[in-house]
Amino acid sequence: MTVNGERLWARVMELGRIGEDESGGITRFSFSELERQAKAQVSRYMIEAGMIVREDAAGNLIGSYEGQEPSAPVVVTGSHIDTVAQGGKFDGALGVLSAIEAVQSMHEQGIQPKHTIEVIAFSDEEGSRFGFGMIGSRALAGTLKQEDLTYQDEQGISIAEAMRQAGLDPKQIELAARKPEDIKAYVELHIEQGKVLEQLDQPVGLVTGIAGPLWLQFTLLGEAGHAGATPMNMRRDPLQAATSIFDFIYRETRQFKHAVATVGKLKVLPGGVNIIPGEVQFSLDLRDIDQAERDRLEQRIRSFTEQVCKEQQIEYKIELLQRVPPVPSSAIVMQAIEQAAQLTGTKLPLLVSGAGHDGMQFHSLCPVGMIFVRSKDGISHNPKEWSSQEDCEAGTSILYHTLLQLAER
Ligand code: HGY
Ligand code: MN
Ligand code: MN
Ligand code: MN
Repeated sequence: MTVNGERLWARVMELGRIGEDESGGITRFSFSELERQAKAQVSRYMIEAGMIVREDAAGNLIGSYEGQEPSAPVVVTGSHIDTVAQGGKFDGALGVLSAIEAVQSMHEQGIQPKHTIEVIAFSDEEGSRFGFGMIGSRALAGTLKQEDLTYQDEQGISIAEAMRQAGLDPKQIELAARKPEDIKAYVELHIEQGKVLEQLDQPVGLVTGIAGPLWLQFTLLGEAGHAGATPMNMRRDPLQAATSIFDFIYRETRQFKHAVATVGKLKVLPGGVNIIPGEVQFSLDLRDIDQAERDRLEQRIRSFTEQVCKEQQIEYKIELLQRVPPVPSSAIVMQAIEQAAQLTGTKLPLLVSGAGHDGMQFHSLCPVGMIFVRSKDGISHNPKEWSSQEDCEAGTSILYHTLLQLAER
C-alpha cells in the first residue's frame, strides 16, 4: 500500500470539525480565527510528515519536503482550507491533506526525490468573505496588487485589514511572488464537485482544463414607494427589472454549449413587506471553458440589462469583481498523472473542471494539472458534500505516484 488511507480519512474528519456547525456545514473564512485554528492543525500534520513549515507574506501555509537538490525548482501541490459559507469537509481540504499524506508516505518509505516538494494551503481560494478569491495563488503568481486588498467583507473590513489582524503585513505581499525558474510543476487533487465521475462509475479522473469564473456585481436603482398607494404603471421597481434580467440570464445561458450562470447573492433594499424596493443588488457568476463564448454571453447580458433598465427608467451599474481566464491543463502534468494511474492500475476518464482552482492563477509560471475524486451525487458547497474513503485513497495514491514522477527527475 503506497499511502495510509486510514490516516488521511481521520485527518479529513478532524479538520472538518473546525468551523462545523450543528447542521454539519463548515464556515471557515479566510484570515479568520477559525482558519487560524485550521492552519495550526494542518501545520501539525505537515511536521508529522517530515516537512518544514512556514507561512509566506500572503498567508499561504507552505510545507517543504526537502529534495536531494534543494536548489532545483520545486514541485508544488496542495489546495485550500478556507471554505464557502456552510461548505463541506472535502472541498480544498482533501487536496491539502492528500498532498500531506503522499509526502508522509514517501518520508516513511525513506524516499527523498531530487526536487523539493512543497505542499501549499493557499490563502482565500473561495473568495467567500471578500467577493475576490484566489488571493494566495495570485500572490504566488505575482499578480496580486495592493488595490486588490481594498475589497471589503460584510462588516466593512478590507482584505488588508483582515491580513493585519491575522498578523500579516499586506504591504509585503510582493515577497510571496515566485519566478518561472522557481517551480517545476503544480498538481492539485480536488473533489470533482460535479456528477461526471459518478455517472461513469469511476473513483478518479484527469482534468483537461479549468473553466474560468467571471464575477460581476449588479446594482439597480429605482424609487422606493408605498406598496399600497402606488399604481403598477407609476412605479420604478428595480426588482421587476432584475426579474426580467434573471429570466434572460437563465434562458440565454441554456443556448450555450458549456456556459453556466449563477445568481448567488441578492439584496432587496430597504427590504419591507409594504415598501416598493428602491435598490436591488445581485451577484452574477458566469463560467465557460471557452473564453470567447463567455465573452459573448457576457455581452448579451450587458446589452439586455441596458435595454430593460432604459425601458423601466432604472439606473444601474455593473462592477467587475473578478475575471479569471479559462486554463488548459499542461501536457507534462497530465502525462505524469496518466503514468501514475497506469502504475496503480486505475482507469482515468478525462473531464473539464467547471469549478475554479488555484492553479489557474499561475499556469503562466509553470505547468499545472489536476486529479479529480468522485463527489457523491455531484454535491459540493453544501454540508452534504461527500467522497468515500476508498475514492480519497485511490486519488491520493495517484497523487503520490504523480509527485514522484515529477520530483524524481
Ligand atoms: O468558485 C469556485 O469555483 C471554487 O469553489 N472556488
Ligand atoms: Mn469551492
Ligand atoms: Mn475548492
Ligand atoms: Mn482549488
